[in-house]
Amino acid sequence: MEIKTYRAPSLQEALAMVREDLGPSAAVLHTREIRGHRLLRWIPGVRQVEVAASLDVNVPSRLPRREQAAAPAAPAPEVQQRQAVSRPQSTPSRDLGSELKSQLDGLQAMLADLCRQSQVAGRPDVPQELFHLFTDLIDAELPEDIARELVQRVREEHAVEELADPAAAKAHAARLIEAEIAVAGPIQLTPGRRRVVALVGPTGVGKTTTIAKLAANFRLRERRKVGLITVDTYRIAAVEQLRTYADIINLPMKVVSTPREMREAIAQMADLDLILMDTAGRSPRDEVKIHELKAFLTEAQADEVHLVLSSVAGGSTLSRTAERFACVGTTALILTKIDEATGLGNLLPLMRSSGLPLSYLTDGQNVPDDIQAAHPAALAQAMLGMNDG
Ligand SMILES: Nc1nc2c(ncn2[C@@H]2O[C@H](COP(=O)(O)OP(=O)(O)OP(=O)(O)O)[C@@H](O)[C@H]2O)c(=O)[nH]1
Ligand SMILES: [Mg+2]
Repeated sequence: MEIKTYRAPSLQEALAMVREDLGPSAAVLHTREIRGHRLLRWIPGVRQVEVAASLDVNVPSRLPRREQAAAPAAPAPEVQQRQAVSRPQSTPSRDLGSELKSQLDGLQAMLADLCRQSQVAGRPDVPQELFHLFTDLIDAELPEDIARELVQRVREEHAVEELADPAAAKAHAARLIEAEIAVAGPIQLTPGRRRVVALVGPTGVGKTTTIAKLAANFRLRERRKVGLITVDTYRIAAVEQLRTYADIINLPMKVVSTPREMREAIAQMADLDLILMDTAGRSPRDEVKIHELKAFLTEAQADEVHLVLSSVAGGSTLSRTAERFACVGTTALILTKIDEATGLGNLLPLMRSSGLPLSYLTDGQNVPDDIQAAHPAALAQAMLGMNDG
């Protein structure tokens, strides 16, 4: 069996090398991250991902014994290293035979390691027939562990003859993802019952713009009585930004700077259908400000608290941020800047860890058009790039 290893700064790039060299039907035997010295890890290029792949997945069920492999007559498995690895020059005094033997031993150990890590001989991590799917999931920026899990589930749940059809396998993966996406549905207004909806989140994610989109749609398209409250008193520009939208859409707006003012503002807007509340962006690390925010929301007796997150952020940042904001009583998630994201796979771990249902997605700066209620099938397909063609 010929095993080749490829190294690149990211898994995407390493898989692209596999695709280019072995074609689309390679099997991924094993992937691992190679980290440099811990003091050097922050230097770009020091961290690398290694992928071992093969076109022939008939891994022998038992490894040849070391001494057999070391004997000149036994054909050693060819392990090619794409990236040049510099080796120390052998000294003339060193015996050539023992040098060769130690190199063969090294190669043998590497092969044993690869096979062990692919868990079961003959059963690669990512089978040939699903290599396409695995690379698509990685290209979509799904974390590697989730991509592997989905590939395994597709493999187990799919009829063998259908696995060969890349489109069918991808559609199956999209259905698995879709089943994991919980949605809250758009904000529901009941006649005679005012609803208070607050938007919270980190700085610059698009809270104020999203409030403007929601306000314009409810006011101009659905003809509802809408009011705005902002607790962003830290920056004059932020208040002015919301006031500009309030003036254009012709909405009442209140600026509050204490919980008491919040109570008064809510009371003055008692006859409206919907109060949309804008808040200052908070760093997820600033616990004091997040607790201050909680005091305002408690005073407002918000019916819904939508956490606004930018889909451009990395998966682990998104999950950690959702965790930090949970204490203010978040009830739903709004994902913004879908138009700017290079891949949407980072959203799946967020949805798994936060447990929050999605309410809206926004995909541009245009008020009021670039917003839509979240739809699981459409999002799952967008994640896998199935709407691009
Ligand atoms: N591409 C894109 N840009 C967006 C989207 N939503 C908002 N923006 C832009 O993101 C920038 C920040 O938007 P804001 O609405 O001011 O963000 P914010 O969360 O209120 O910011 P702070 O109040 O400073 O915390 C603006 O330039 C918006 O036009 C979106 O869906 N796509
Ligand atoms: Mg704002």
